[in-house]
Amino acid sequence: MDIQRIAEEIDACQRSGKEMDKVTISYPSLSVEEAYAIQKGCVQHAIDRGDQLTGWKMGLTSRAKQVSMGVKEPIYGRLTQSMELTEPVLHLEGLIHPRVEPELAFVLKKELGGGEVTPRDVWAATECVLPAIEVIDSRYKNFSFTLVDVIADNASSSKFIVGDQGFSPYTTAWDEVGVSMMKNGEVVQTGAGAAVLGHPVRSVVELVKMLNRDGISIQPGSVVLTGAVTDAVSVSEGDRIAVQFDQLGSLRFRVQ
Ligand code: 0L1
Ligand code: MG
Repeated sequence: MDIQRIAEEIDACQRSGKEMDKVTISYPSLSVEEAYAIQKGCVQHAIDRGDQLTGWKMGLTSRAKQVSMGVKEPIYGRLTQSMELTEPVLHLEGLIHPRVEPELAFVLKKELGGGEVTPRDVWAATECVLPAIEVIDSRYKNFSFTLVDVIADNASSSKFIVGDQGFSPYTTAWDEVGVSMMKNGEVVQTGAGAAVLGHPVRSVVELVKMLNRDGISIQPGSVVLTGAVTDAVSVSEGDRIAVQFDQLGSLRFRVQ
């Protein structure tokens, strides 16, 4: 199997918005380790073009998504500077079939690594928590894939936006934060922080442990998208998305 060639193919689809067949159609025995190597290779192409690694995302963090994929562990993906929306507009150019999901993002102030990390270690390393919306977009036809396919495709990472206001990690029970997502003025999803592995801090703990297995630690200043608080919702041209986070305000963008 040519990891670099597969990474180039996925990278081309991530840039152009062209769909592709699942990697496992050609390589049915693709392993999790090989899939993460492909993911790393794809993101390295973006970095070689001038992009920058700015953080990490966790996916498959809800029980419902894990059951639907037949897995027991979440997955991680890499976030880069070019994925972050700096204004409240999602441009559809280069996207295939985007879906949006509300998340809570942790921003770290200290390096976090190791296999024995605890929630207390995460709190001590966290600068602030931010409301966030992730835009996921699979490069595979029909948004259909196996676990290793989606890992190779950078866990469906596409775009994300975070709120301007950061919140102290200590004054909010993040598992109890209620979230409601509106599309074009109508509530389409509701949920609470507990949907993310019981508590979003556990998602960061899991991420650190998974990265440690690959010899990686999270660097200060990194943003971590902890996982979807509700199911993802498809968006198309002209849609207006608004997410209300209890006590934390709202985050919105329009699609064009
Ligand atoms: O962010 C996510 O939870 C997505 C992980 C990959 C699975 C999917 O694309 O639904
Ligand atoms: Mg997500």
